[in-house]
Amino acid sequence: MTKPIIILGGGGHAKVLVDILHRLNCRLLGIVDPNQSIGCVLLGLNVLGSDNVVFDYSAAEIELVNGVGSLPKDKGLRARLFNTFNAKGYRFKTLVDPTAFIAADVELSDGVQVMAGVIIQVGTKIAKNTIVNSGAIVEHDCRIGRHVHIAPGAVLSGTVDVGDAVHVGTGATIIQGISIGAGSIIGAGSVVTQDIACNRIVYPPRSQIKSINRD
Ligand code: JB2
Repeated sequence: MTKPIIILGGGGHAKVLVDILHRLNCRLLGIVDPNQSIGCVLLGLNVLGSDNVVFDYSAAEIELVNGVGSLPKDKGLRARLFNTFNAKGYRFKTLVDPTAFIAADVELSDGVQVMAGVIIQVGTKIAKNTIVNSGAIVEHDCRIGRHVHIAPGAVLSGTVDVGDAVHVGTGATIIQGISIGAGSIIGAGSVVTQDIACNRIVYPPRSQIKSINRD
């Protein structure tokens, strides 16, 4: 029997996760979010209070789902929440949307979240608390670190190595065999064809917008 779940955070990422959890018939106790009033209803669930409400339950009786997502330059709240509760023995549920294809030998660590329409191919290993967001493709034998966000529609060709806390932006493409150093940000739509060191930002070419003269 699966354990009841508390969701941390009640914003956009949590909204998508709640939809997955309902489709998986999970039992949801509610949401903890410091910016909401206790007892109000958010995403159809009760707000239980702030994060310390989790400690009203033992680590043995519940599972957590990290509903806080991540943006390229945020301050690592998602990772901090994971590390805080994990250090106190709480388990984060590994979640896979039923529409995702995950090859049989793929390894997903605690708290990995695989969203709708994702493809993850053979030999890939994904470390704790990473998000593989809607429609992303992670090809064979990739190594993905902790607290990574692979944003919607990104493509990682085979044997790509991604360090911890990397953000791979929406629709970015990383060709085969590339390494991305920890903490780097790959801008949306970038095409990465060379290794990227730690803590770098890759800027893609941007659309140029001009007005049309119809005279
Ligand atoms: O300390 C906290 C805390 N601070 C803010 N603890 C908990 N449990 N929750 C916290 N929050 C809550 O996280 C906010 O009150 C809010 O409900 C939520 C953040 O919601 P937001 O919609 O701003 O972002 P998000 O993290 O759900 O989604 C981001 O990441 C996703 C992956 C967005 O950029 C999405 O567009 C993206 N798809």
